[in-house]
Amino acid sequence: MSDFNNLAELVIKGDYAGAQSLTQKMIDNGSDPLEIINQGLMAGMNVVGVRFKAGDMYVPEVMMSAKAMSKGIEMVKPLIAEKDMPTAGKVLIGTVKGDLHDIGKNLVLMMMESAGFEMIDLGVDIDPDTFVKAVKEHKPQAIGMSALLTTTMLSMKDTIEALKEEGLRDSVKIIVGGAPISQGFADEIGADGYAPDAAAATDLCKGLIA
Ligand code: B1M
Repeated sequence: MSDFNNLAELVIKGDYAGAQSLTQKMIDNGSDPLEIINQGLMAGMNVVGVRFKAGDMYVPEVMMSAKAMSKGIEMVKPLIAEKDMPTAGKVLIGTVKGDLHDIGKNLVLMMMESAGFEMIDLGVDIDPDTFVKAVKEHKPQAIGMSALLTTTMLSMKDTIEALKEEGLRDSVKIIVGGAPISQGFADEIGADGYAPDAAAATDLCKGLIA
């Protein structure tokens, strides 16, 4: 097996120490940093995304894989010019106002980062004004909102209304998710899309931004 395949395999297994040491070996041997990312680290994470979607991998395993991938990326990133870093687009993500649940949101973030999105994490308990300010500051192509409580999901609607008031609604795609959210709710509040899980959120964003 090539070093690239071995690296992808270490990411799939969530072996971050192994991924770090093989990444270092590949850097020392002069492998192209972008190829290390694309053919090793991200290739592994793509498999994880597919397996997670199919129910063959679970949240803790995905988190370990994402950690392995991030550790490797941290090592090769300084070797790549900023302009050459692969990016699928810039996405802001946050858990809505009043809601402190962030495990699912972080999983979405990690999965999307693995797919090459530049992710800006606003954190939890994010009110509509903070989303609006962040859109003005970062000019993302998409916003992701997460809610786990039936009492907080309406804040997604308020955020979309706030973006409309500021004339920013059409500048970004909006995706929503979280346990109480459904496609019907997403349609009702005027979001561009709903995703039931992190892998689906990644695919959805790829489609919307492309
Ligand atoms: Co809370 N909690 N919690 N909780 N909690 C739930 C959500 C609840 C269903 C438990 C229950 O009663 N059975 C219930 C909500 C009931 C409701 O509204 N219908 C509940 C409650 C009531 C509360 C409190 C009010 C409890 C209290 O204090 N009385 C309180 C609220 C605090 C607040 O937010 N203001 C509270 C607090 C907490 C903890 C702090 C203890 C902790 C959160 C820790 C943390 O996140 N850092 C917690 C937890 C852990 C849970 C449960 C047990 C697990 C949630 C979780 O992390 N799931 C949850 C019960 C349950 O779901 N079984 C529960 C794993 C995670 C990977 O899944 O977040 O669904 P999930 O994310 C999925 C998808 O939804 C999707 O992708 C992920 C998978 O790939 N997804 C997106 C998520 N965001 C997305 C965004 C997208 C796309 C997809 O696009 C942007």
